[in-house]
Amino acid sequence: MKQIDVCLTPDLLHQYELKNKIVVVVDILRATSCMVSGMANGVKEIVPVATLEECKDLQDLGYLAAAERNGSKADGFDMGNSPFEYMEEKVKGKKVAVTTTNGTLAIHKSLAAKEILIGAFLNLKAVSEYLKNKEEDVIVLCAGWKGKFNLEDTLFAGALCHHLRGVFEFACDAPLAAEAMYLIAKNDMMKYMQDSSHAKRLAKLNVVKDIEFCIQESIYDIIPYLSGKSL
Ligand code: 3SL
Repeated sequence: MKQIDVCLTPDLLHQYELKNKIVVVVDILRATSCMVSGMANGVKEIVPVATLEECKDLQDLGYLAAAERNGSKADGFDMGNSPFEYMEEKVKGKKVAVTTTNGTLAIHKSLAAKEILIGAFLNLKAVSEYLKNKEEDVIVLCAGWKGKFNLEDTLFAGALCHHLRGVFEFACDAPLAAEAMYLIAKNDMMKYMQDSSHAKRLAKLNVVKDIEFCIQESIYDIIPYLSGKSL
């Protein structure tokens, strides 16, 4: 049976073999939720880059440039990292270059994989249906926060594992633990999430509405994937 595994932070990724695997990168708050929202709302292309400098270079080439560090928009860029910005009229049909503290870095750390998919609660069903029909083993990579574990990405990993139970074998205890957390949290995700460190960080920045948006399940049926350098 094919296997699904969960890497709880990018700092543990050296323990995983990515070759021939599908990696689902997740950064619920908020990078991958933004990417899914943007692509579902008419953004033409998204180029995830690891550094502010690379993002600036693409801005100079005419891309809209989205840059976040520590939760806030970085100076000199066109956008920050709110899913609502990715739904504005000014991004429709546009190419967007994006760098974020953890999410875009996690994508770059996954480049050895056979396929890189962008996962979020917003496209949970689409991702799980897609994976059911694939033959490859899957790793869910939680972007975490600066190398540390976080709650929201693990909850998504657990939700995906739960949807794929019976179709994939759980490769170790991380999928089991993530699934157990999701089953505890799923009936009141907001209540469960509000004690998490990043939810508190975002609440201080007055973006609670972003959290409420990002925990909605399966409102979009698209799956952004990396092709060359862009989604
Ligand atoms: O770390 C990241 O990649 C961001 O998604 C963090 S934030 O939600 O924009 O603060």
